[in-house]
Amino acid sequence: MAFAAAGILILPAACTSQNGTAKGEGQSGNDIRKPLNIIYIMSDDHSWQTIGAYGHGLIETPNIDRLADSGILFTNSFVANSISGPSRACLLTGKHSHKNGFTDNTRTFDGSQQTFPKLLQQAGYETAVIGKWHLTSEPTGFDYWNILTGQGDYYNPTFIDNGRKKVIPGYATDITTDLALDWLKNRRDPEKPFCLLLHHKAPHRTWMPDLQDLGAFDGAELPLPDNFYDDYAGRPAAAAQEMEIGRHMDLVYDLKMADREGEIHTSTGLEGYGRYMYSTSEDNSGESLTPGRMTPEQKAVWDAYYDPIIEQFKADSLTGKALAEWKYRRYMSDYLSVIRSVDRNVGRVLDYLMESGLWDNTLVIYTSDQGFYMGEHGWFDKRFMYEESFRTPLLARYPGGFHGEVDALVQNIDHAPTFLEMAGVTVPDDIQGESYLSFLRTGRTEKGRHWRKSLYYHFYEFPGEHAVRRHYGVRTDRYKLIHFYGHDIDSWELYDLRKDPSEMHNLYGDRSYRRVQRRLHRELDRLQEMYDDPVREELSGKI
Ligand code: SGN
Ligand code: CA
Repeated sequence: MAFAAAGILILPAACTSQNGTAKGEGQSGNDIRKPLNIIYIMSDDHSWQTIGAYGHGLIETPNIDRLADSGILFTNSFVANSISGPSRACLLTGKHSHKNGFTDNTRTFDGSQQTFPKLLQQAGYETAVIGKWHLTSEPTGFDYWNILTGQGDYYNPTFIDNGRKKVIPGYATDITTDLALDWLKNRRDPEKPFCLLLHHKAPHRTWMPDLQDLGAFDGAELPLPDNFYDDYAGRPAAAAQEMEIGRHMDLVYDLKMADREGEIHTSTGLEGYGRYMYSTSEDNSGESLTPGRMTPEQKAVWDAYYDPIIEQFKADSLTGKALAEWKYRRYMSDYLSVIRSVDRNVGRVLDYLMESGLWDNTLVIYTSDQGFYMGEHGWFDKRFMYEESFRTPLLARYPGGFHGEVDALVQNIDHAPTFLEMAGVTVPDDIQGESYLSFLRTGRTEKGRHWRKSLYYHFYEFPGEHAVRRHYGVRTDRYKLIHFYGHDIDSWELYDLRKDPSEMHNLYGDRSYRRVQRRLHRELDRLQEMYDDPVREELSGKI
């Protein structure tokens, strides 16, 4: 990242995350222009490994990276509960799941509770949410909402426009962006500051690329992660999951190997060409469309790409490791192709902000509802408190603010208080997140204020799809302690992230980590008390 820019105060390169320090450049307090508007772009399941600015080399995302080029790349950004609905509830309320009540994807969000969009409305903001919502109840606190049904569909999706359902032709990422631009240009009250939540369905399962991106990664080098063949030794919860690319990813449903002869079998029970569905929406109002909800014209382009791959796959009759590695490459190729469209559409929004002058008074955020596995541990999906899914990308541009990297531990419960503080609204005491506004402005905390040294996490959805056991835990800048509990499991895991960043060696009970373990237990107790999570009392039978 280039740090040279004329007329900008260069801050000294900085130290550790403990006090929320950063490396980069910031402006002195007096120069900071005050942004009023907020555009919060959140995709679904976009891993930080697949954003160019994070430097993993899997894909370039030149548009998303524009936020880091003139703003901040948060290098330690995490969620509180790595799954969609809960993550969205954490965002809206600034509270952990046990406080906002939306602990897993089977819940219905209680829209009568306090949320930051409601508080912004009261402060004179115009608010909107466009795209994936996934909280079952109708949005509250928004002047305009136009949301995808359920998980949403990639092709010709159904939107609910302030209560009215309609199928919109096209590709979800484009349409979501079109609706957002339309709201920005034509629908909002130009006299009011605004807050727009722009939530993409992409790149969620089943990773269906836009037609123009089909094959964009054919022939790309997609190296297997070192721990693709993880044996999960010493980690019973990791051994018990159902999210392995080799064993659980479906050839037809996930990887589109739907042959007309019906010879390729699917483990989902949806056998045969024409009966499979790539789409995941509960909504059936697109019945005139082909499976996958494409028009016959779209489906013809789709088939022209996948048919030869299907034929080759059948001819090759792969088994064992060769099959697992083929699945990994197909998965990555589809997933990365889907991201090309996300990046292109982020570019459209940023271009409009620049053209219209909004670039100078709008805070722009790009993030995801959680991270995702790109074959690490052999997996797809998320849920675990392990790094790939606990982390989420976070890039932010605050006009006239800090430019560089920030390594402070931030979490998705922090957005609500940040937006409120920025809007001059007093942050209610029951909000559990911390405002990271001063990082946006200067790259550091205010004088005399210390930033958090650890993060709390709690995942609840078991029994459930992918069979990830319930767990909670604490992460510091170096260590992680996790407790998997309930049903058939009661196991602890401890990692030294500096020595073992891939979390392959569970050190719990290791004598040389006795003191670290004790310290982490104390820190976990402190966080559970501070956040008022009743789980320990529940487990000990006191509740
Ligand atoms: C769907 C997916 C799962 C995924 C959950 C949660 N299955 O149920 O693979 O873990 O969503 O994802 S699918 O067959 O319907 O695609 S979340 O991000 O929305 O929480
Ligand atoms: Ca998600």
